[in-house]
Amino acid sequence: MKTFFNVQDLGNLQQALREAHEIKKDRFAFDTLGKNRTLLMIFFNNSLRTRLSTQKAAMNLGMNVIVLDVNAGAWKLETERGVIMDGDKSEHLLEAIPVMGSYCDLIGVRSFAGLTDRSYDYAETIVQQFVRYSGRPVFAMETATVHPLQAFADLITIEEHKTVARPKVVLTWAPHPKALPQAVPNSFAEWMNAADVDFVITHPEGYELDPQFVGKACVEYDQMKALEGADFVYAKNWSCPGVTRPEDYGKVLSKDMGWTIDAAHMAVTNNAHFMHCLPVRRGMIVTDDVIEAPTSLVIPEAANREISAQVVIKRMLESL
Ligand code: AN0
Ligand code: CP
Repeated sequence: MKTFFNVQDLGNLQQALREAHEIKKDRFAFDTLGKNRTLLMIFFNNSLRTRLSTQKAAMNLGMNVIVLDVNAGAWKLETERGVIMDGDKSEHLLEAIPVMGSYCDLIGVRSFAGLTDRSYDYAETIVQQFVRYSGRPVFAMETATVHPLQAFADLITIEEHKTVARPKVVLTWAPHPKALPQAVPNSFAEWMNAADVDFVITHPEGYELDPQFVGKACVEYDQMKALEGADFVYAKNWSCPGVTRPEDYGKVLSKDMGWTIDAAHMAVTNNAHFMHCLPVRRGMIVTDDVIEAPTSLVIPEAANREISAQVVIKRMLESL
């Protein structure tokens, strides 16, 4: 595997899930595969889970790991071509990328959305430059529009906890004080469409996700109706994707606290498991009692980030 951005990059999804299951049974079974190989993790934004779980996965495979926080100690990077660099940016990404590639065998990139220019974000301009100029396999650690390591971990978690062959999974928008990217809901939707689940998306009007990710999902604007009989409730905030009104791209259109997942919302479900990728704001996205309930899966899904990362890194090592 040379890139990991979308569910298709894994090939057969059932096979990938079996591989994840095997790795979870013995995560040190391939601890020499990465000997003398180096993973470079590049962060343009903050992270707790991705940073720790991806490093741990690489260490399980015997790799060396270098982490670069671009905003903490590196030169400020210019990302646009054709500009006169007379401002505060000392180095261009087009030199920095091949230099970084020369020190490693695999690259993980966290790049986040700017949330001002929809076409720039959805073209994945920054990570595509890594793919093109690094000469190394590149995987997403959350990019402008996708977070596949999270969605893969979420699917592993659903597989582990489902009690019916085809569970009902509901992705629900929930309020947040700041504008957040669509990467998590985009990838979650993409992966649920590829999985054997009954998938429903609910959000206020104006928050329609890009059709390429919505796929064949049922979109229901009445949140309570959407949640009825759900086996898994996956809450997440996202800013306006700009699908219906491009001028609203990246904006916070609603802070309606009626969408916060509380006991009354969970009461209409089939004793659903609560899920969220974390970090989560209590009182905004979800109430304390729901996230602390025994049915909450927020900790197991975060733990499965180590497993999803290990499948991806293992496959990339095998393709070197
Ligand atoms: C980020 C987001 O919504 O994309 C990271 C989630 C994994 N969340 C925040 O910035 C709070
Ligand atoms: N879920 C997730 O990716 O968390 P971090 O932003 O802390 O890495």
